[in-house]
Amino acid sequence: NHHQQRQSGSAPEPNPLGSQSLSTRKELYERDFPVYKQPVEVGSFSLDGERRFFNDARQMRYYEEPERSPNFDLRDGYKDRFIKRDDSVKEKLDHILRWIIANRTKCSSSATTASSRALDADFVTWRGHLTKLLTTPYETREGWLLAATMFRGTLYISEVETEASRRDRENRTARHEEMMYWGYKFEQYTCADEVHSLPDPSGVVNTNEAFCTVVQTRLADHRLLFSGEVDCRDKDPNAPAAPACYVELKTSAEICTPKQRSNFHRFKLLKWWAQSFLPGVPRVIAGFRDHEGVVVSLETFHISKISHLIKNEFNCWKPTVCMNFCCDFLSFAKHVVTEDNPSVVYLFTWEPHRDVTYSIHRDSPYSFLPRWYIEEMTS
Ligand code: 0WD
Ligand code: CA
Repeated sequence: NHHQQRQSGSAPEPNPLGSQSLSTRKELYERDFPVYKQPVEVGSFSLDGERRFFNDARQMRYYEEPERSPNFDLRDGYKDRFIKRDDSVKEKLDHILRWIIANRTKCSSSATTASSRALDADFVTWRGHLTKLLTTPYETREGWLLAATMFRGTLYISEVETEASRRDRENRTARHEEMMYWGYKFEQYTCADEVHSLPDPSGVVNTNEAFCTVVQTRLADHRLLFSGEVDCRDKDPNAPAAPACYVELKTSAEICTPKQRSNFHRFKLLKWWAQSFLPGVPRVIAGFRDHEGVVVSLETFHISKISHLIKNEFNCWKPTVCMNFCCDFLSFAKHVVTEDNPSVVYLFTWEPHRDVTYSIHRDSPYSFLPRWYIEEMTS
């Protein structure tokens, strides 16, 4: 179990302070596993079918184990029972910021309002942005842009869509568009709205709806506050407290050959592990589907067992490399971001096979902390 209190290694810093860039070479991050405190859920929120924010768990769903071997048709309801979120709308950190305002007492530092630090966290971000950091040393295809702003002592990190990812989004094939629906349809087959009700596959799939957990944890000396979308929870009332009762649902192509198994271990399990390890979600339930979008089998992956599962894979990814790189990126960001000013953005840029670099932008379109948040937190 990697959620432990262990001392970090004493290997030399791969990127001495003062450096203008950060290497992503995996060899540099093969040190002892850093301290990663067990994440604690400090709250949750919901987004409804129209993407409206609610400071409660109304969108929480309950996992229902299928009675027999599944035969879920993931194409059912596409497109006549599908309401798709508009993914050209960039919400940045807005929902998290709304949650912070609604729960200020839960996240204020003990040193009252006189302190220049408004929050009890060094970093505020989405879990998905941290997942991208964790997988960076192994990523060979997609780069990223992360905007960072320091406001009252806390670093806010929000993703900026890259040109390449915008092009991909605008040029998706019809097949790809449909396959993006399959994951949500799988959730509908396996999740119930109420603890004593059953899933209703005859309903509409609306991807505006979301239930998000907000967790607090610490990676080495970085205190983190982040939110992530959670698919559902164990319906057993005796299940452990959140986030340990949460279940992540995934779909994946059926594995038929050793090559497919190896790719699944090397690439997909890395993403699944990183995403769920961060908020302390203990298991992923995968629906394996054929090319026609029919789920033919289910398999549970325990996050704490994934690193053992992959050990037989040649040249495979290592959790310690992921966590040490993330940790060093956060140190690098703390070192670079010096001006406490919501209208200044430090834009961190990474492309595969390159180092992480940054540029500074004052009063630019990259600024992402909304005026309503700044005003609320200054008063
Ligand atoms: O505006 C943006 N650039 C982003 C907004 C980028 C990433 C996330 N978000 C927001 C949205 O408000 C969303 O509700 O984040 C929420 C999800 O955050 P997360 O948990 O940090 O994201 P991630 O771990 O990447 O994805 C979790 C799930 C995905 O499930 P799968 O099983 O496919 O990993 O959230 C969904 C998706 O179902 N999802 C999104 N939902 C709305 N907007 C987005 C997105 N941009 N990305 C993934
Ligand atoms: Ca999912």
